[in-house]
Amino acid sequence: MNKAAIIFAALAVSVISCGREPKGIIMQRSSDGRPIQWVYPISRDSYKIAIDSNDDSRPDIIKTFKNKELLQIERDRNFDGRADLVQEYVRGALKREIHDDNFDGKPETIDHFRKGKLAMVERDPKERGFIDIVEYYDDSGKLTRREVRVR
Ligand SMILES: [Ca+2]
Ligand SMILES: [Ca+2]
Repeated sequence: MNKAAIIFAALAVSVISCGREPKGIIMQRSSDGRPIQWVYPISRDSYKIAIDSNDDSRPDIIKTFKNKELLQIERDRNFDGRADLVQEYVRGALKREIHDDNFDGKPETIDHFRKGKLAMVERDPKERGFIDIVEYYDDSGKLTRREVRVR
């Protein structure tokens, strides 16, 4: 699988899980008794926690854990039932963010982090599933190099 395919796969997983009528185990209810947090067992050592943050009874934040360690957060920031930001963690540290900032279901930016700081940005401004621009940042957040890929 090439990188672009992996990007779309990451969002596709989210489309399935965000916005669905939840069938997990209810963990928390609002003051009027509506469920706002669910847990979904995946396997013996992994599970997902779904959270409804805007009181429409549909999950919009989904956290994936393995061995009690946070691996991924999927967020539906415009509450349309589709995830538009996926954040990936390694040993508790944010490693990668996949952004669909115009909420059309296609990601256009991937941010890579090193020791919690932005280190590299991959951009697909035309949303064709290919990385066209790669930007590198130093520890102070300054852009040090910008590569435009011609295909
Ligand atoms: Ca969305
Ligand atoms: Ca998009």
